Amino acid sequence: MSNTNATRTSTAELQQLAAAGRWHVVETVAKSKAGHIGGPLSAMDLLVSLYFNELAIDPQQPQDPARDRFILSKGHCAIGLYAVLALRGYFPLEELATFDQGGSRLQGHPDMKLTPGVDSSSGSLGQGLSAGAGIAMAAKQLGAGFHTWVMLGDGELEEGMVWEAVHTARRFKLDNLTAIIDLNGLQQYGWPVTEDGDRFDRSNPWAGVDLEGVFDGFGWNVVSINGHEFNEIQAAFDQVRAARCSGKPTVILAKTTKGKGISFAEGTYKWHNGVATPEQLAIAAAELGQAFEGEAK
Ligand SMILES: Cc1ncc(C[n+]2csc(CCOP(=O)(O)OP(=O)(O)O)c2C)c(N)n1
Ligand SMILES: [Mg+2]
Repeated sequence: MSNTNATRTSTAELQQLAAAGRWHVVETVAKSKAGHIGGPLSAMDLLVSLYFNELAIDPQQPQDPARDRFILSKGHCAIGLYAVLALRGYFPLEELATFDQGGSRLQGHPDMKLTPGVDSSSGSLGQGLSAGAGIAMAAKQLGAGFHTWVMLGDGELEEGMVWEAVHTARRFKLDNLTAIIDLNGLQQYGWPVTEDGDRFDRSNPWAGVDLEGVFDGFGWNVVSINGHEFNEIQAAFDQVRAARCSGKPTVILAKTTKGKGISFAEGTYKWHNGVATPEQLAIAAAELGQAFEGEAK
């Protein structure tokens, strides 16, 4: 199976898609009155690049055994994935309005049994790379040529299970597996709990750590990029393809900004999750170049 994008999506088109995706995130969460903002927005440029230029997929055949697999291990960012799946044609954009409601196919965290295009359920942080390694190992054993991609958060990277998968993937030479780390420098809470109940240290969980050296030491190919620069993202994908016979998995360390694209959400833990007011929606719409009638649809 080959990518069904006959022509490459241009950078200008990717920018428009990412802006639309960001708008769908913030508007949908406002409508459902609960959901995550910062993580979906930091990942959006990577997600549209994957779904519009890289993954060998066919939205009309979401269960095709030959398709590339994508696992959103940081499952709390589901609305970002749903927005991109809808833009890519897996289901109608109007369905986003059902997000997080009982009976909806679009639950607050991805459910592979419900949503077309979701290859693995997620939400309990730390598990996606192990699932991806298992899929990649099965592909090797079956002689299947598809590639498996996993996106993780930098807070999520603190989970011990991730490092078991990092070790295993190299040991079994899973060069058909790629991890993308969304290095937005923020998670949800920090530690320890202060007297007033705040969990205050929300600083970059990996400050002072040489992550490139760590992954290199585990025997992975390491590619570091700005996760908002489409040409750098594409160059990283090209390096993944070039490493397909290297016997090494690849990690893309993508430096990003949490809340990217909406001024009041950028670079703050306060918009890890949150519901925008009509006034904030108007600001977001203007900044993202989207039409807004005055209230969430
Ligand atoms: C095992 C587990 N522990 C805690 C949570 C609650 N939780 C949801 S999001 C989050 C922070 C994640 O931060 P990060 O991985 O950096 O994601 P991003 O910044 O991309 O939103 C936490 C602790 C969870 N979903 N799973
Ligand atoms: Mg983070």
